[in-house]
Amino acid sequence: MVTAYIALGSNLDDPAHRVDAARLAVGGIPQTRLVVVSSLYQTKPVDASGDDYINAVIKIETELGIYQLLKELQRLESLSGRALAQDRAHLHNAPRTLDLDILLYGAARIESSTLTVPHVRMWQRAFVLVPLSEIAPELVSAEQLAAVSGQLISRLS
Ligand code: A4P
Ligand code: MG
Repeated sequence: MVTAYIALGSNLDDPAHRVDAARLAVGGIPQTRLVVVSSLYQTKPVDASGDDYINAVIKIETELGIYQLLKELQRLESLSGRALAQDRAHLHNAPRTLDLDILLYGAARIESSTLTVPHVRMWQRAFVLVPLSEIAPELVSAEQLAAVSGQLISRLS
């Protein structure tokens, strides 16, 4: 059993509802259990355009391997109306109905063509670090939070 942290984001088509539903849907992935969910946060787009995002982070326990987990998360993204991964190379940072990123997977360190874990940009983003520190304060230092304090983020629920 591995403990993993997943970041959820959406800025299209009722994003609060989508992120809320996704928090539960991830718990429905086979051999996977939802342990803790963060609040929902409203955030300004970072390196992206469009409407505000809704973001959250969840902690799970899973018996899936990391690539199986990625596949299941991508299946949930596509169920949420997002184009399949292979069709969306041109859509980097485009508005999305649902984005599910693996932040941490146990102590794994992976850099492959399809996966970088820990997530390569997580330490630069308040929309990841603030919800992560809510549910796992031991993983985020005060200095790391201070470094992203210029990014607008407000807790919804
Ligand atoms: N991939 C590599 N590493 C991972 C990982 N740790 N978890 C690969 C999940 N996937 C990973 O991802 C493209 C490919 O990344 C996947 O096929 C997988 O093999 P994607 O989600 O289809 O595309 P993307 O949008 O180009 O990348 P990504 O990483 O999701 O984008 P970012 O950098 O996370 O940025 N502003 C606010 N306020 N809130 C947001 O949620 N999100 C983004 C997306 C930009 N600005 C934002 C937000
Ligand atoms: Mg993603």
